[in-house]
Amino acid sequence: MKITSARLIICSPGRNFVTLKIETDEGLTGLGDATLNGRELSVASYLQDHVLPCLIGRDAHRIEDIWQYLYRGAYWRRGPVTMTAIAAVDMALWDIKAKAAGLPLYQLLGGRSREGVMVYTHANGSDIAHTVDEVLKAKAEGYRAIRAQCGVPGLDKVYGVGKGGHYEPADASLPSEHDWDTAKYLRHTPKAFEAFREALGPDIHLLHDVHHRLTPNEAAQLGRALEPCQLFWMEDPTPAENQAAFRLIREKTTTPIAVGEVFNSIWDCKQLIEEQLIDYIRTTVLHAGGITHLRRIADLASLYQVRTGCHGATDLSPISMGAALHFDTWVPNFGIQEYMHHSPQTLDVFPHDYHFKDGFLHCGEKPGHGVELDEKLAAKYPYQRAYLPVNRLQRDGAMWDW
Ligand code: KDG
Ligand code: MG
Repeated sequence: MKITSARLIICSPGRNFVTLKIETDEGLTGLGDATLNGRELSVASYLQDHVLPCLIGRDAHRIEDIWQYLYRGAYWRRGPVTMTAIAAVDMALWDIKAKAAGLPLYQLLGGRSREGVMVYTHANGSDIAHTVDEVLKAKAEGYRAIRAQCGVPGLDKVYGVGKGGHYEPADASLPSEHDWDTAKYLRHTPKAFEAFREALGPDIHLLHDVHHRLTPNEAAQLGRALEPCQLFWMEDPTPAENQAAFRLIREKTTTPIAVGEVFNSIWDCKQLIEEQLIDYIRTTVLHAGGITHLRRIADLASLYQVRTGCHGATDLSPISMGAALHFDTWVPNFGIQEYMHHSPQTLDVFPHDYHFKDGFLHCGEKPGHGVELDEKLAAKYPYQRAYLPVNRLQRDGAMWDW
């Protein structure tokens, strides 16, 4: 089955998405997500100018060979732009192969390991009382796992808080600026989680995202302070370029740790996994080289009792969500899947087969990954430049970590 065309559709139904459509001489088509938040056009150019011309005429069934050709053959390996571009090709080819087989994608990976995919949603409040309301709302909607983020007294703007459950992370045409003060955050967060746990009772999982804002020692302090609240995980406690830094956190707290939404290859998490410095790996089908590479990361993780917890924010298109849900339905060492709701416009542009029920997402049984693109509707939403905010220290305005 020969690839006859490969083209990009860039649209902004509530936020920007880059989609790759691959067509074949047998009439089968496949879709891949190529969205890299705030850097969308870089991936589009990498694909358009350097990758897509090399695909024409290749056998669409040779997924592994095409993956190796784009990774090993390119000389310049890894990095978010490269690996997102490879992921888009990989996702589209798995979609085609599964359609050719007439099977939902999870069947090609090895079949169903579970009846549904446990997901966590977001609850974000401006203060403790508001966040308690949001957490209880999520529980009432049927979620078994909830990520809580709460405003910090004395900090005006903190990423992702005060906006209820549903918000768009890339919120401006130039990066907006947020404040940070570690001491205020460390004083407030344990009190907030005590209130959330008290309101929820013991049976609902609670998660928290630190967004890389702490040093390893500060992260250890937070992890210890949160131990009585029994978190499912503490996410991205410190920047992870230096994987050995996680030893300092691990030695001092039993709060489980999740890392990896910004990772793009197995090399970013090799030491974290092999030394069992984390409990959950958050790499995705999108930013870490597609299903082909994510499967290698998950297999390595399974040797060390590390489970998956794929990133699933709104800047990953419904195509990534569909592909991730097929992966989650199969992967033996599954932990949890993030589920941040897309806007209604996005959901209209990407008709999909997955659905939510009682705290679980179900990938559906249509052949392929089960997500389509309404190109006519997409054309009504042209690209609009948008950025994630940046973060500065309140004390002196110095740039701080994401
Ligand atoms: O592109 C960045 C967002 O996806 C990220 O800020 C969301 O941290 C995030 C999360 O855990 O979903
Ligand atoms: Mg995160």
